Amino acid sequence: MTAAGPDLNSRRLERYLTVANASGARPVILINKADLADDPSSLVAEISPVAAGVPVIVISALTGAGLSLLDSFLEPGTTVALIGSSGVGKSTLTNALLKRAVQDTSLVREHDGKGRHKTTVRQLFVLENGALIIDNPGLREVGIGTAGAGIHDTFPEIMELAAECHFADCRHEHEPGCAVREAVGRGALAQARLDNFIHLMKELAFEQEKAEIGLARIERKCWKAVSKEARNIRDFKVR
Ligand SMILES: Nc1nc2c(ncn2[C@@H]2O[C@H](COP(=O)(O)OP(=O)(O)OP(=O)(O)O)[C@@H](O)[C@H]2O)c(=O)[nH]1
Ligand SMILES: [Mg+2]
Ligand SMILES: [Zn+2]
Repeated sequence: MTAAGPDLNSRRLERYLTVANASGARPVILINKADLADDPSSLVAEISPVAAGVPVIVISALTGAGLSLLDSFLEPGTTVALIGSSGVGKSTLTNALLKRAVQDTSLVREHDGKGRHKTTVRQLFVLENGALIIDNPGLREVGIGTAGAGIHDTFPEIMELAAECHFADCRHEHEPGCAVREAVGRGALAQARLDNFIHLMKELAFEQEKAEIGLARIERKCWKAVSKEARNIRDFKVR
């Protein structure tokens, strides 16, 4: 979930999509605070290049505009989790869907879009029709962790282009015969999107390495314990 104004950011959305795709959830992009936008349709136009087939829905949790568009995602038995920066209106939407004020909503300092986090604990609510909704605290930054598979789903057109690169392990930076950079050259792919893709891939490699170092450390510890145990048994026998 994002909102018209300073929160609306394609690069941040690519991060959210990476994490959501890797989680196995079906992402839906909500742009809230449509009432603050001069031209709500321009919001969709701005975001659609990164949506890659993910539905983009413009709403106003405050006025109720567009909320009926959410019905098809709120079927009985489904669970919906709201994620997004602090102040985009997750709790306001939760209240609107529940038709009562169960969650406190905050006043954001509008001049810089910053404010305090209002919701501090994750909470699950049951809607009238049996759908479940989880209101989460606002996210300050989204680390992608080891959500590698999510990157592929988030950048499908880059993955498709990459299959045509001369080198199978092309990083799309300086390699000759790079089909991805060629697409940027002819205007078929935004440079900023490629930059974020490369950035996320490097972050992923770093996180994976970190996870592997952690695993190696645990494994070493395990063997240490095993050999200590073996020594104990041997010493016991000797005595
Ligand atoms: N103009 C406008 N303001 C909205 C809308 N939805 C929410 N707000 C306002 O935005 C502020 C933040 O709303 P919250 O619902 O508390 O935001 P949140 O995403 O739950 O924030 P955290 O709990 O901190 O993550 C409140 O002052 C809301 O009244 C909307 O559609 N339009
Ligand atoms: Mg909240
Ligand atoms: Zn390439």
